[in-house]
Amino acid sequence: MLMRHQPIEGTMAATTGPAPDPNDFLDISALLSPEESLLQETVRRFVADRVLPEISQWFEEGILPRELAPELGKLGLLGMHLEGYGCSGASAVDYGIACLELEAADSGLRSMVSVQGSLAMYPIWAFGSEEQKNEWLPAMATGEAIGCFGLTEPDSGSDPSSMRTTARRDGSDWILNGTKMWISNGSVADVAVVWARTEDGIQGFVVPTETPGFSAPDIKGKLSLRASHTSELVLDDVRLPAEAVLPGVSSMRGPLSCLNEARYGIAWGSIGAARSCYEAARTYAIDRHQFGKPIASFQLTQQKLVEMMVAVNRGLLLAVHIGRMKDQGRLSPQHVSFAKFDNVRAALDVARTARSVLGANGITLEYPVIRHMNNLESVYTYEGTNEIHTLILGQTITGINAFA
Ligand code: TGC
Ligand code: FAD
Repeated sequence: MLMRHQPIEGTMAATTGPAPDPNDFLDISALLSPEESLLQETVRRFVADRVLPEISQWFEEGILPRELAPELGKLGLLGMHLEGYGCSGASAVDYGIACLELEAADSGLRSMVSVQGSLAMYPIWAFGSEEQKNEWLPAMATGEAIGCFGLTEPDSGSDPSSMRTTARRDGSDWILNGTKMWISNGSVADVAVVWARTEDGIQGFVVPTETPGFSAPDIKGKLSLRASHTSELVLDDVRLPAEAVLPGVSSMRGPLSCLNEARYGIAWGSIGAARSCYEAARTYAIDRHQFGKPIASFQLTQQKLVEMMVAVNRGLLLAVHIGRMKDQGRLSPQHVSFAKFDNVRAALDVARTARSVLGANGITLEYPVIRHMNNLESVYTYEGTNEIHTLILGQTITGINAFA
């Protein structure tokens, strides 16, 4: 005789699992190892204690306190997926989990960590000299030094290979001229990784921000990513020694490789923001009464909640899947585009739907929803717009380049 919960080889187990948890419907937490769950809990607790009580105010004031950097460093979250030089050497899934929990608080917080680890530390780690690595990576891993990444320019966004910033030789020195635009961490950075056109191709330069001729004025008037410093980088005859250039790359492969790392983190992080919106909307819909009953009792509201819940679970499954692929060395840039493309658009849909469930309360900073919604508009645009990732995927499945 068969026991009820005991599958035997070759037969299917009965569908008798426990009722799903509304906040983890597909039991995705069971896909994580005990160590991964512990990391998730640690980051979630840090965010709950240190960030959530103040994030609305930071967003309103347009700041992200610099003191957070050493605290994030202490948790081992800066450059965490890099090996050596004081970095944690964590797995891709660990890095993704950290991004998930940080962005559940605010995309600006995740951006600070992505830019530091994937855009500023990664190129030094992957393409830098031993001297550059030893000088910068340990200080960046602790958060003592903050980095930024200058690729985009006023006239060169989706098409960074059209950049105008130049680096020319003057004896053994380099002289950099140009303007970078929309640079996260720019005005708080100690070091900028700046991509410039040279006689030999596109090359990266490690620029201490105190170098004469370098300035980073903040961009004002943002209604998105307010808890993040976004700046111009102005390079006015910035003189650097010969050893400032990253020796390991001299083509667009350099900056584009960094983007793979950051886009991967965004595929996870965006679902953190979506999860926060879904959970806020579900709680609100159960508590809020209209027409004498909870708004969650209306079919139209239930449909919204279900669509949000499904999107969050689907996005998280995709994130875990690409995370495992990355750890197995099977992830391609095109896979990363798939995940950035689909998870960010799904997260933005979830945020907009959640906003509608909260009615007028949905437009205030008392709830996290409109903050996430506005942030996700930036996330939809940066690290390759939704359209650019569509075209990368289109080229992959047709073999035809539709960019230009
Ligand atoms: P293309 O001619 O296709 O390639 C040039 C060279 O690059 C190589 N390559 C890649 N290498 C690594 N990873 C990738 N994803 C790569 N894509 C291309 C390629 O093999 C070639 O190498 P080589 O050695 O033969 O020279 O490049 P393209 O210039 O035509 O560009 C194609 C396109 C449009 C996809 C690319 O330009 C693009 O992705 N544009 C979007 C720009 C973008 O995403 N900017 C982001 C700026 S940083 C940012 O937004 C930070 S936000 C803050 C935060 O993250 O929180
Ligand atoms: P454009 O490239 O001008 O695009 C405008 C519109 O045209 C978009 O909808 C785009 O998809 C569409 N489009 C363009 N080309 C095509 C095409 N071939 N086919 C179809 N549609 C097309 N950059 C950095 O280097 N470092 C940073 O740290 C950084 N941080 C950022 C932080 C924030 C808050 C923001 C908003 C941006 C940041 N960026 C950063 C810049 C970001 O990467 C760019 O904004 C992005 O790459 C798009 O460039 P763009 O804004 O110039 O838009």
